[in-house]
Amino acid sequence: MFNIILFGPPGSGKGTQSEKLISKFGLKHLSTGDLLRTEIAAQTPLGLEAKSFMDKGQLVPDEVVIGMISSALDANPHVGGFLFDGFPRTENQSIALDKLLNLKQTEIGVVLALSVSEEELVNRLLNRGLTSGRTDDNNEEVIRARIAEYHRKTSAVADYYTRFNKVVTIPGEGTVDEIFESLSAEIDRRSVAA
Ligand code: B4P
Repeated sequence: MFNIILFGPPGSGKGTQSEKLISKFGLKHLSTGDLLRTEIAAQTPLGLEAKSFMDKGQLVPDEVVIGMISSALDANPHVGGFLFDGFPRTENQSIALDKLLNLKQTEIGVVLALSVSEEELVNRLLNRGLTSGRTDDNNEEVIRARIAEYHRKTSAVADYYTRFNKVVTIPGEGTVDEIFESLSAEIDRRSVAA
């Protein structure tokens, strides 16, 4: 099993690149953002709680997302590997993920960190907000709050995995195909070495 974390600030291209990577490498895609939006659309109690945080650009509480990921791992026992997109987003989530994977006698193979400037992030998300219908994309104040939350809580995830020598930074500006080539080359290198 070769498991990957696709890491980066909101708007860095995680969702976009995940779609391409899962079909090339046959991975199971686990996006906490998508899982949360499914709960919101179904108006479940979990979704209603999550929405109140997401609409303000804040992270949803750790126990909620860790529980969702734990269920998703259990529901997919026979996959070749997982691509985690938007998870983990705090150091606590990273520790919890390592424990869950340990129980399955596997681990994270590589953390691919997309690097994009703040102005480009804001432009991309405002652009997406024109068509996505996402309430967290159509307001610049909320977008900047999401980026601030990333610096405050989520950049610690890269520090955590750097201790285990697992982080590779990939430039996230350029065409979608160029970035996909860089990510794919790194996965090929790391999965052969694993
Ligand atoms: P997510 O759904 O994870 O969304 P995101 O970070 O905004 O987007 P992503 O990074 O995937 O988007 P992409 O760049 O692909 O999170 C939403 C919210 O859910 C969070 O704010 C939080 O509240 C909550 N949440 C999720 N996971 C959580 C967790 N683990 N813990 C706590 N809370 C959690 O796309 C952006 C745009 O850029 C698109 O329009 C795309 O077309 C464009 N784009 C992509 N690549 C491009 C390129 N190379 N050039 C130009 N444009 C590009």
